[in-house]
Amino acid sequence: MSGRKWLAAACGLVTAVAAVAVPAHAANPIVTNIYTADPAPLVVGNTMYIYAGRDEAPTGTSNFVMREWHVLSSTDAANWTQHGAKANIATFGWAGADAWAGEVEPRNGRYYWYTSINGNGAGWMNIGVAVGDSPLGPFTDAKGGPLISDSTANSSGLNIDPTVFVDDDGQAYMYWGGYWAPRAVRLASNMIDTVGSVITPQGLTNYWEAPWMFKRNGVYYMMYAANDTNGCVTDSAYACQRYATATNPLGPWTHRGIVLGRVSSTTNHAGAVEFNGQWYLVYHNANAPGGGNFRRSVAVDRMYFNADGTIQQVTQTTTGPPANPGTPGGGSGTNIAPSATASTSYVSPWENLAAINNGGTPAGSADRSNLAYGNWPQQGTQWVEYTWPSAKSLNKAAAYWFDDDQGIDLPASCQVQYWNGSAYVPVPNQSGCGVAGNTENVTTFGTISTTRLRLSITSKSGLSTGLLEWKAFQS
Ligand code: FUB
Repeated sequence: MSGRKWLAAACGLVTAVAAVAVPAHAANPIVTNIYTADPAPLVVGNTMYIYAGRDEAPTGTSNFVMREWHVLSSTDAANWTQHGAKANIATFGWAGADAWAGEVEPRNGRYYWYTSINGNGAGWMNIGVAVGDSPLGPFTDAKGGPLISDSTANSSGLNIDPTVFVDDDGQAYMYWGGYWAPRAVRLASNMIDTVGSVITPQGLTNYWEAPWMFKRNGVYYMMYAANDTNGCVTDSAYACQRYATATNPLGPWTHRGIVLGRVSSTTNHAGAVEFNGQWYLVYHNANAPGGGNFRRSVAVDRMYFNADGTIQQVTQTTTGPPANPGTPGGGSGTNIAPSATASTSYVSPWENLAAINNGGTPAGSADRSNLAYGNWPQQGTQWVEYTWPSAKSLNKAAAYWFDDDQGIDLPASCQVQYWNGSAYVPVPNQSGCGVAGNTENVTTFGTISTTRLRLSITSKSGLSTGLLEWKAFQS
């Protein structure tokens, strides 16, 4: 199924593609002017990004020609903008070929791009890691050498397809591996070193390659490509996406079923993400004009969970999902923050708490034209809160962070909480609390009824935090 070493000689010249944003159409595949593969979705604020490889194999060849990783983005999961190549083989000075599957994981305001890449050392594929300060980079090699290589003890038979997950307690994990050999390891908080030994996860039935890890309602999920003929595919040259769940991030895993059946390309590589209250499966196929097993294209479709947490098999469409812009900028729901009384653990005397619910529309994180809330010189965890005189039904919040490039910076992390009558607790099923600058960071959650909604904000070390606007949406 996978390409071979022939590529090393073919990749002498690698040039970055101009970073011009090109709007793409709303249909599957989502991009047809180039071939794209191995998609990894990431939601930051009100934007879904897809990080994907580029297939450049000429028609009729039967090996991968992959030299670049591209970025696409959308604010409605239907209409996509191409941002061009944001990393390529030359990003890693120690590597020489095969820009295979990658995934971006954010941490502390930085974006770590884990990639499959052919190093120039012994063996074949390695895991590299690049880093950037925004979802669009620029990205540079974060380590100067492979994070995982064929010389790593107990590494996979093919060191490809990293998926990285940071748990609520801050511990990061990386899974990867091909040739029926999944592997897992803890990552250090710097995101570029491994901690402890590489383990062989148990229970990923019929695993072949392409793991994708996420957490929902306290349950860990692992999707992966399988190529067995026991209900997955009838021809083992193809693959499906199976999934397993666990109560511990390192397993053991319990196989649960198939998320995505056979696609039109032999390889089957997918990622799942929640965006504006809807889950999406991002995958690839061979459906673009002139497409094939080595000329693949990224597609997006909706994914649904059953009440017991199992996943329904995804229906592949040619139309793609309907536009889902979420509440900010469209859709239903009303921002009722302006009707609330705001309070906070601390506001600097020269800043203004009224900023957060005065209905301002910031032009950027440094725009204080509609006032700014800041808590300098406090560090660590602070909070802001809305109180209404009667209970409100809420299911979404959106934070626009203040960053004065001095003592106030984007937070390290945040959490949306509510008063449940006796304590402040995290809102249920929150989609993640974004800390990106220059954008509205939307958090969706299961509907709650409360008189008090709180945003708990944890600063980066040595810095304070602030907000320009914090919206709370009635369901
Ligand atoms: O695109 C190259 C390889 O094909 C990926 O690393 C695998 O997951 C498969 O999609």
